[in-house]
Amino acid sequence: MLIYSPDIYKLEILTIGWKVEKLENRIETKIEGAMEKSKVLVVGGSGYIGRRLVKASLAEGHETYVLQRTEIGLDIDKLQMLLSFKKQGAHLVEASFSDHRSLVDAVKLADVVICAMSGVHFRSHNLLLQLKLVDAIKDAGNVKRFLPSEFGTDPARMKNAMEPGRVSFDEKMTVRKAIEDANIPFTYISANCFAGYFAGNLSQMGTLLPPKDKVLIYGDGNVKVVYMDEDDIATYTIKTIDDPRTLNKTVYLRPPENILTQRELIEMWEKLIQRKLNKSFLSKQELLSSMEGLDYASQVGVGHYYHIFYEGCLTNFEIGDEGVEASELYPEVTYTRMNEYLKLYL
Ligand code: NDP
Ligand code: GO6
Repeated sequence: MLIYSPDIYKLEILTIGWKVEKLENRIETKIEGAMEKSKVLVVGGSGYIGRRLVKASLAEGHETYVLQRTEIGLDIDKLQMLLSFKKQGAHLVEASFSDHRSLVDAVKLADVVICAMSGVHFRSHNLLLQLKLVDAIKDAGNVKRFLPSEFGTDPARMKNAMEPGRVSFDEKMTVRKAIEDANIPFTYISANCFAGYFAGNLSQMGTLLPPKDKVLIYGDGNVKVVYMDEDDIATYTIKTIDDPRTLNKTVYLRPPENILTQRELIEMWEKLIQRKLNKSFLSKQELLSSMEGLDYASQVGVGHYYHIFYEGCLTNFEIGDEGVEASELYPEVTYTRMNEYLKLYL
């Protein structure tokens, strides 16, 4: 005869409780797993930052779609790059910015749309074309997150920026307004200074290579700026897309060891080459008056340099409630330090 003592009932109840908990966990992991791997559409995927976004998206295991524009024509390099994405597992989606329907159909394939539309004046700048993409996302109605082409200075903080450079910030704000008016969920990435444009050249304008003997220092060279490896920008960007903590927020890429002054960057380079460079100093006024007589694209550049290296627009504020910092959210990412990055240029 089996006698159940109250203890045995307690044990059974415990066991049932434990089983329920395990089931709950499994369901939770399944839901999370399904949510984590959203489908991504990259627009501008063959561009400078766009190609890295495609790679990072594939590397994180997202089903990745890349827009292939109907207007590709005879651009063999662009096509080859797109085909190389396809080889790596991406899907190419044909569409055109002059065909609304095609954009809607493309957008419908994805949960997350990331746009890397051009916005550098001496290359190509078409930021406002994104308004067409916003229209398509609005009509498609399925997109859970949109990341417009930002990836620089936070344009919301540049309401008093100088002419003509302010055009970049104004256009990015126009796109933001369209996104927010349409109630599209967003994340804005403030990526600070791309290392390829700002670190390899020790922040010298008009060149992408480190100077051999003479280096120009802005002001006293002690203003903090933030230098970011472009691959890391893409890695952090992809991390944000399914993260509820970044929903409708600006994500600042500001990993502590990459917050440097121009002088600190130059010192890193001098250690690597084991000699000192000749330094000359450029005052605020000298930089600003150098703008006269320059072509439009260079004037835009000078304005941006002024805000970054004299005003300190990348670091002269604390991140508030509207923002989050990427290296805090994703401590598992080992970001590239600039003394490592600069070794490429030796
Ligand atoms: P690119 O100049 O490399 O161009 C990106 C893409 O824009 C192109 O590949 C192309 O897409 C698309 N594009 C260009 N013209 C058109 C057009 N007429 N119609 C449709 N698409 C077009 O861009 P970047 O990577 O240099 O710039 C991307 C963002 O990064 C910008 O917002 C820019 O301001 C920012 N940035 C920030 C820097 C920093 O230091 N923080 C430095 C440089 C840029 P497709 O692949 O379809 O051909
Ligand atoms: C990068 C540049 C480099 C200009 C941003 C002229 C938007 C941003 C940091 O891409 O004009 O020589 O924030 O001679 O929000 C360009 C622009 C910088 C290059 C800035 C940028 C940075 C755009 C130059 C030059 C290397």
